[in-house]
Parts: sequence; C-alpha cells; structure tokens
Amino acid sequence: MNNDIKEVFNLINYSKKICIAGHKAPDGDCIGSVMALYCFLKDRNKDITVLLDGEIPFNFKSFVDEEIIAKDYHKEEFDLMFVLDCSDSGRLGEYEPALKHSKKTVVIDHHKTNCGFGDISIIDPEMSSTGELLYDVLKTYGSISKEIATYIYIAILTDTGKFSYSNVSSSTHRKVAELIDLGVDVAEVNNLVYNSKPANVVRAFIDCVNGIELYHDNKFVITAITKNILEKNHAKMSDVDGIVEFLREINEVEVSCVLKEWEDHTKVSLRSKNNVDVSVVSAKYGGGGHAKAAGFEIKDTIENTKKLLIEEFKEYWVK
Ligand SMILES: [Mn+2]
Repeated sequence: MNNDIKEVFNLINYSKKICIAGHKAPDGDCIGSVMALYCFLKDRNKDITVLLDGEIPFNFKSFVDEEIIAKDYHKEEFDLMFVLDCSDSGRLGEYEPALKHSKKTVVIDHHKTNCGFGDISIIDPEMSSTGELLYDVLKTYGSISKEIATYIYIAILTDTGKFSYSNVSSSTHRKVAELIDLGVDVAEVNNLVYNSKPANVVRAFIDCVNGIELYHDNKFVITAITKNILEKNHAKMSDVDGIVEFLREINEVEVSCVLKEWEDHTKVSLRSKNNVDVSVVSAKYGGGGHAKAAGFEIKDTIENTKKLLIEEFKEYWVK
C-alpha cells in the first residue's frame, strides 16, 4: 500500500486537472472524504472538479459550498480522477462516463466487494470508513488542516454510527484523537449532523417507522419510504435518513430493511445486527456493501421487492 500511496502523490504532482467523485446519493463518509480531498488538493493549487450524483442531505449542507459541485458533465477530460467510497464504478451514477475521460484513476474505498477498478486502487475493508483510509493516505505526505480534519471526522463519525459499529477499531479511535488534537469541534459537528432535523423530516421519519412489518419471529423488519409519505410531509428522499439503523434497535431484530420508492426502481437498504452478512443478498442483486450494511437497486415495485426480501431472508432463521 505504501508504494501505491507514493504513486498517488506522484500522480497528484504531475496532474493539473483533477476530478473528485463519490457515490450517488452521497452520505457522510462520501461527502466528508470528497471534501477532505478537495481541501487537500485546493491547497496545492489544482484545478478541481467535484462530481456527486444526487442531493447533499440537509444535515451536511453547512459543511459544503455547493458552488464547487459540478452541475453537469460534458465529457470533460481530466488528468486524474479520484473515486471515493464507491464499491464499483456503477456507484458513480450519471458520472460513470468520467472514468473513460480521465488519463489516470485512483480508487480509495473500504468496501470488501470492491474489486479495484482504478489504475491505482487503495482498498482496505478493515477500515471503518473511506474517510479513515483517506486520512492515512493524506497524512503520509502532507499536513492536515483543521478543516480537513473536520471532514475526515464527519466521514468516520457517520460511517461508524457514532463509533458504535463493529468496523471501529482501536486505531480508528487513535486517529479520531489525532483529529480532535487538530482542532475538530466535536460537539458542534455532532449538533449539525445529528441534532438538526427539520420537523417535516422527523414527521416523514415517523410515518415510515409507523409502517413497519415484522417477519421470521420478529428477526426481520421491513418498511418503505414511499413517494406518498415524502409528498405528504414535503420531504425529500435524501433528507430521510437513519430509519434502517433505527429499526435495528428493536430487540428481536437481526436484519432491518428499508425500501426507497423511486420513479422506475426501488432502492434497498439492509442492516444486520449480528451474524447475518447482508452483503451476500446485496451482491446477489448486483449491489455492494459490508457484512452489516449493504444495499442494492431493483427495477421493481415496493410491493414486489418486499415479497422478494421476506422470502430471501426466510432461510437464515429456519429452525
Ligand atoms: Mn463508506
């Protein structure tokens, strides 16, 4: 990995036009990592294009100057393209073609399903988050500002469920300690990320939670964020987050599932509490993820997808 990091910095030195891209429907790890790298490269006077397919959720808006995010992409050529937190190239969404228009590509990710689709791929499934891995990369060759530290902290904080998931290691905490020493305001960041929900978003959240159905001796819970619920509460899909993690809090539940109703497809989010590896089911349907957090898309209705998943998880708890 050290040789790869060296090569990444060589590429940065020789490149002028650099693109930074994350996955569609960006989350805290994706946004934090993209912004940290953006600040790092900005300090080195690079010409940077940020590509993110989808809305920035309301709770990350105060951390991002949305002016820096490209509104559209016209097959612009890049000397170097960074792809962050994407388990495969399809996760780039509408910006996937940018890969073909970049002379060199660097993939930095922590999904174990990532097969390494960059010219250089730095992938470590042991890392809690792409942010944690990116921190190791950046601090090898440069100093980390308070601003960069804050973005890395946001990435780690959100992808670890506030440092509570099994992806957290003692070295995660050691790195977070370093970030705090660099000036991260922990209370302020947590308030902005977590204690900042508009009432209509909370109402939409409650409506979704109200719709839960439990199966397989209450080990499997499923609900949907429907267009109806969003319209009724004037909420956006990107705003209603955290339901799938919330449902896992139910004592008997082993796997929680949230379906998101889009125009022509359904997005499936899966979370596991103990031994069920939800990335297996996810991979079966062309998705990616981790053992305890995975997801995929399917060209079908909410109702059909629900039936499919109830059936899919049945075998896990056959007595
Ligand atoms: Mn991640």
